[in-house]
Amino acid sequence: MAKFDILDDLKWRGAINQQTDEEGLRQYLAKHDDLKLYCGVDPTGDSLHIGHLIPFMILKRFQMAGYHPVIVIGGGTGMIGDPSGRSTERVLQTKEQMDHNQACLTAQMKKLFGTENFQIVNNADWLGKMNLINFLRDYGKNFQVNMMLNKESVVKRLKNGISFTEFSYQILQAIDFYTLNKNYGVQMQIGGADQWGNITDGINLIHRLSGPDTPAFGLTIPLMLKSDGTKFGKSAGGAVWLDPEKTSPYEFYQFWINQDDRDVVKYLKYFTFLDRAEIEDLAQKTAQEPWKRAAQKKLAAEVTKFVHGEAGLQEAQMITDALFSGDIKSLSVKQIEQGLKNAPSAEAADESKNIVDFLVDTKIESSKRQAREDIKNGAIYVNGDRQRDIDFDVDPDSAFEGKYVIIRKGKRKYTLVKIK
Ligand code: 383
Repeated sequence: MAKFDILDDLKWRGAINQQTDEEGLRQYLAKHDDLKLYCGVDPTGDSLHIGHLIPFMILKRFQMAGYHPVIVIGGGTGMIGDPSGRSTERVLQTKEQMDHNQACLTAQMKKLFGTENFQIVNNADWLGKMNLINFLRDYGKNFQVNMMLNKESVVKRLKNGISFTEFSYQILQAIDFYTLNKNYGVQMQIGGADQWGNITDGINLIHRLSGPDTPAFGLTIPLMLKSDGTKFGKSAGGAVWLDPEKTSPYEFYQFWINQDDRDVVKYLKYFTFLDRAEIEDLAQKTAQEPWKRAAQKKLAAEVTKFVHGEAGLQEAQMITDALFSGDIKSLSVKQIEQGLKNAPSAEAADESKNIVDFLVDTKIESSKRQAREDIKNGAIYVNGDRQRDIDFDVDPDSAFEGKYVIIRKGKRKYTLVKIK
């Protein structure tokens, strides 16, 4: 039986930017069904963000197709800092920071990849043990400084300066690929477009040290662009993280559901495991009945489920539905905090207060006259209940553990009033 053609699938998804040897890789895959491939990440932060998700989801696609993904956590390279894609020198991280970040990233990876047919390695295991003389003799001789100076990551920095430390990074990543090829049987490295130079360095090193016919392939993924020209992966609250403490499942879900019609099909291809028929069907729905937002809903559900599990998705959807319908009484304090994290907020004292005064004190209404008018018109909801009585007293202790009073004005303008 013909194996699922992973390269055709990646092409169709628009997920390939450059390949070092497209034909060679095709031929290799035709003869071998046990390709091992890797992608690295440096522990520069304590969580992955959705910019990391694309290459790691591609590793996952290979895993699902029966190949063997390896993830390198850069305990060694992270001590140095990759200049790729950056215009300024990095501040060195402490060993403690790195250890902490490494533990966090490892836990996240295990959640995404499970434990079977998947391996995490740390390049500090070999880079950390290398001695300087050996480094310069065994590896340094294979790198020409004039070539290293031509690397995009270095060229960009020549004017403002680049330390010898960061300048050397490319050699370290090349040593990784060589080591993984020789000792772990890894034939391929993938990464974002910013990693092209580091990946090709590794292949050159393998070919010099292990022979020019040694199978070694590289593939990069295009930079993610948005149709409106803004940077991909940012929401109102900054970067979109995979760590639920930094970006709650609800916020994460909202990020995806709010994507533009012009981008949504591209994201379905990149960020979901839906097959071609399902995505083409959603593309058609987006073209024919965009107001239903079927593609966005599916995109948000799929990515949230992948990252936060079924329970995370259900919680995100429950909060979304409650805020949309106004039926917020079923939400817990924690869910309220997730759902209204980016909503306007105010503070009030822990005492019962007339609703008109309450709305003016919290600046939800600009005047008592306006407050009375809105209340009479039925535009004001206190903790999910419409209040038409201007003599009503708002009692902070009546809901949400006495921590919050939630005012809704009109259809969906929520204000979270914190009780002092
Ligand atoms: C370290 C050792 C290796 C191979 C790779 C590395 C890390 C690499 C790097 N990657 C980025 C990172 O760590 O800096 N030098 O944040 C990002 N990646 C992936 C992808 C991406 C890249 O983790 O384009 C986005 O996520 O390659 O910027 O042996």
